[in-house]
Amino acid sequence: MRTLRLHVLALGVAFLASSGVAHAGSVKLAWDASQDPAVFGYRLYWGTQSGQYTSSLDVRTATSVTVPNLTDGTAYYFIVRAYNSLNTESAPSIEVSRRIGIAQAVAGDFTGDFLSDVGIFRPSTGNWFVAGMTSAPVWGGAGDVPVAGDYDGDAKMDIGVFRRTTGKWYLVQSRTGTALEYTWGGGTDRPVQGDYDGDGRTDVAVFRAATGKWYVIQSGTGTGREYTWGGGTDIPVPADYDGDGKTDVAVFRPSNGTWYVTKSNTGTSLNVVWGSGADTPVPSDYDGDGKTDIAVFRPVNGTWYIIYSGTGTSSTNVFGGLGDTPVPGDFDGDGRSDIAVFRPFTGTWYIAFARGGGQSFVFGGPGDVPLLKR
Ligand SMILES: [Ca+2]
Ligand SMILES: [Ca+2]
Ligand SMILES: [Ca+2]
Ligand SMILES: [Ca+2]
Repeated sequence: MRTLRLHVLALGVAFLASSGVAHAGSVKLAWDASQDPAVFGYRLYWGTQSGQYTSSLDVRTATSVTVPNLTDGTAYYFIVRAYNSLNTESAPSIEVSRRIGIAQAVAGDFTGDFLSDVGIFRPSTGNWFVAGMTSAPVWGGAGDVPVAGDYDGDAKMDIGVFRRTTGKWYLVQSRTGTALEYTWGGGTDRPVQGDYDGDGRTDVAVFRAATGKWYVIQSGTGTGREYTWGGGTDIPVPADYDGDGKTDVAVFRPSNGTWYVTKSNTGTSLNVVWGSGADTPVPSDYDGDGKTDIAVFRPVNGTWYIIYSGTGTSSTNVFGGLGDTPVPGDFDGDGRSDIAVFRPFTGTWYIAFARGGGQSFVFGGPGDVPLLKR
């Protein structure tokens, strides 16, 4: 189980983190101890709306705490502040959020250890190769689009494919090993599976660019839900930008480099100009606050441009280049997405950890589809 983390810098900003699994009615939070000798203790604040903290807890000198008596199915937002002997408080940490009582699978984690796994789908044979998985199941084949997700809500990714020609979704539930089939969308529809209703299970969904329609099967009720958002050449980029545990409907418009995001927690929208037409959108939670960060990878100069949701600051990182497939994921399990690329020609994965350092290794090759591909 992972923990929400907070960095405390003197009586300055802290960095909070929560556990990968929010157990019924509670969540565990932890932060780095401040090195400032003036720090006397820490006070945790939380509430059910971003930026509005209605509860607090003085944890004295502890640097982790389990917050009980929270409501399952509700998203909570947390900050921590340090205080000195005069009870003067520091600036807040970055805010982290978590929907309580819902297991949230880490993207690309098929084994359930809350680390993204290196994995590929090989269309020519239909094999799924995932590091750490003892078998390489055959599921789907040429022409199928891999649509891994946690459809059964056990915090492990399930393998699955979407077959455009028939509109069929063929899924294998990791919990039971049994297959699940849907007929939903087809033709040029793009699969946009995500947890739109926030019940911890991935919902089958497609985006129809010609009409700008999103068609979602809500796993919680089994009923359909429709959204109209974007269209044309827009690239769908559904993710949880507001950190309430529900996937937000969103598109990146290459023609004007604008991200159009609907926030599920408030129903409001957000327009952010970030990137350009030749960029690949790579939204992911790079700062580990529970909110997806807007980011693009620019192949021509191998640069990643990221806006961190926790601080609103941005970064540029040169990593990878033309021909590489960006595959961000949390490969070391610290709660933050790592910058990474898959180089098809050599089958090499290159990872730059958010904590520093890196790793590269060969897994897969030309023609393989990395499962963390955006
Ligand atoms: Ca699963
Ligand atoms: Ca769901
Ligand atoms: Ca959301
Ligand atoms: Ca974030």
